Order: sequence, then C-alpha cells, then structure tokens
Amino acid sequence: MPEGLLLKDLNKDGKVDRVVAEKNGVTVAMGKGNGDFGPPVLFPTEKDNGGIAAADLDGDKNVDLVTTNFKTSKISILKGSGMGGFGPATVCQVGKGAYEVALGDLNGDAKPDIVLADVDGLIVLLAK
Ligand SMILES: [Ca+2]
Ligand SMILES: [Ca+2]
Repeated sequence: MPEGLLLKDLNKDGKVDRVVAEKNGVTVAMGKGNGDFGPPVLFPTEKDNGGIAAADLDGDKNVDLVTTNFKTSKISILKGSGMGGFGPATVCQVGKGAYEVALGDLNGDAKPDIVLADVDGLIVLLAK
C-alpha cells in the first residue's frame, strides 16, 4: 500500500509541517517556512499505515492524526500536543481493510467526523 503524506501546521507557527504515514508509525518533520524541514520524528502506531488525515478531533485546538492500517483493519488515532508532538496511538478495529481516511464535519455539529474507505465501501464514524 502507498504511504500517506500530508502537510499541515502542527505547532501553530504559521509554517507548514510534514507528516508521513510509514510502516511503523508516522513521522513528523517541522517546517522551516523555506521549503525545508527539520529531522523527522517517529510516533509509533499500528503497523503498515496507508492513509492519513489531520484535524482537531477532541476540540482542544491542537491538530490530531488518524491513520489507516490496511492489513489489520485498524485505525490509529494520535492526539496532538500543539507543539508538533503526539501522544501514544489509540488503536481501534474498524471495518475490513481500511486504506484511506478523511476528516470533516458531516452532521453540522462542528466536530470532525471520520470517513474511511475500506474494501467493502465507506464507513462513517460520527464524533460524539
Ligand atoms: Ca509549523
Ligand atoms: Ca486535538
């Protein structure tokens, strides 16, 4: 499976940071604002990440991450510190072979919901 990549300002310094979904976790590299990035730091997740998405899931104004783990049909959720760090991954069993993830408010309550694409179709997890 391809590895996911996203660009998002994780530490609120106005400079876009880089997150890559990799085999053993996600690597985060802080952007310098000139197209260059600092050294990548690994945050462990479930193995073999595919998709990755970022949004503030718990409303603390810090960007959180969700990755999909195709082989084990799991997703990993990492809560952001707001300074580029992430806490230990919360791993959940979801569906069958989720490979892509998107985050967005689907029901208008201003909380981002999780949408997964897996081998059977789409799975929607509404935020509570
Ligand atoms: Ca930044
Ligand atoms: Ca958050």
